Amino acid sequence: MSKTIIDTAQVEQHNTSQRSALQADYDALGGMLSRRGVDIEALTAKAQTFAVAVPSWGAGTGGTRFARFPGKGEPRDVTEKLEDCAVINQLTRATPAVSLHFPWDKPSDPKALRQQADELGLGFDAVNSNTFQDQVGQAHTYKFGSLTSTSQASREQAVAHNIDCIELGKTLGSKGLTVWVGDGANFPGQSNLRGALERYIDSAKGIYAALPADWHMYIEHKLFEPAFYCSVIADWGTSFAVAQQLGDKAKCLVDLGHHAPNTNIEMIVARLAQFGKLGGFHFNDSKYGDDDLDSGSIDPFQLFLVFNELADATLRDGAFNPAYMLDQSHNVTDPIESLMSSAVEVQRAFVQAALVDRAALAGFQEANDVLQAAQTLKKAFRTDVSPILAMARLRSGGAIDPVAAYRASGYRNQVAVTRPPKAGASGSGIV
Ligand code: RM4
Ligand code: MN
Ligand code: MN
Repeated sequence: MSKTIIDTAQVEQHNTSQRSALQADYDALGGMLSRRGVDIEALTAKAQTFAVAVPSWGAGTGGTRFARFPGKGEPRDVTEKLEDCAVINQLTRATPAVSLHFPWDKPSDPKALRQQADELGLGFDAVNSNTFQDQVGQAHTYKFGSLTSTSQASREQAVAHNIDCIELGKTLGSKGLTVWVGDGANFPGQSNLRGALERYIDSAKGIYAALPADWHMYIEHKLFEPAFYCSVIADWGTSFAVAQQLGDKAKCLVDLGHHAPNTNIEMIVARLAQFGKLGGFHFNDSKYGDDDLDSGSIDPFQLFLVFNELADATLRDGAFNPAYMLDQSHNVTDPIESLMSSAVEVQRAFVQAALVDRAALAGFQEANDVLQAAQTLKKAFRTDVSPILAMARLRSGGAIDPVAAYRASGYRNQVAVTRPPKAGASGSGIV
């Protein structure tokens, strides 16, 4: 039994107060679904299998390049971040793993960190390297790029950092490395477009060579920012080409916020899945750019359509288990509340996609019955599966209403006392 951070009696009390209302809603939904030939129990069991990893850097309050407004009791180091992640998982039962970012989360004692995670019932998903900032005392700058820098010394340093991340990840029990670089250019002519990608591939081969046999290397593309004229790994096509060059362990990672507005992301998902290169996701939502807003807060239909493609791919190819991770920045909400709600929103899309009548959809597509095909998707999307999600949480030992249970626990006020702000703390979200 893992250690729980919130008093289990408190969660139990919360659940007791909501249980009969949930049961009534669940029974009503179950009746409605059974008239559609759907077994609610199978869906609830499926919901219980869902897991999405929490980004350690999302546990602190984020900010913009203009300002950051810190919240109370923010985690100040990686062990405190793990405590917050444990709260998120205790109440949602949907986030059993944490994705770490180095050197932000570099532990002084990796074995002790792994032990802490074990005690809290947490594991580690992909580790992230950071060559988009210079660290204090670093020998060579990344001002003009890292894996693609024209400076061989900077490139070698960036490769070595990624290999360090793999080594740390091995001790922690991680099985993947996510590589996102900010490399690119701000001016036409600043960089040789082809030369930069050639250097990227060359550097990436050095990282790939250090990857254990059972690991994945996730190549994350992003259209722009910090480079404002061109990014070296700007799109899924480039990511795909790189992953092809590297080998089977290299896959593409889709961060939902890393595309031009109106890009058809579910189509990207379908393409990558078709060619065996869909490695995983950074879930978040956005209105304009890499806004890193809470998953499902702006365009829940898009999230559903992504999961619809995943369900289709699973049906065709069998389970292929892409890594599900959140990547968000919480500037004006309590990060724990945002991460809990976001995990539930991603889980919601997963369950809604399972509700799509795939045989009917295929029939309508075959017959070019456009209206009914579209309605088939909408029918699943419009179904309020909240009682299924709540029942899945209850049965897995979580809270019927995670945010209400969290607020009732007083956790944030307690840590506000035990975690006074510390100079140089690494706990805050990205600015
Ligand atoms: C980037 C990208 C990466 C994340 C950094 C902090 O925009 O999304 O995944 O590691 O931000
Ligand atoms: Mn990301
Ligand atoms: Mn991003």
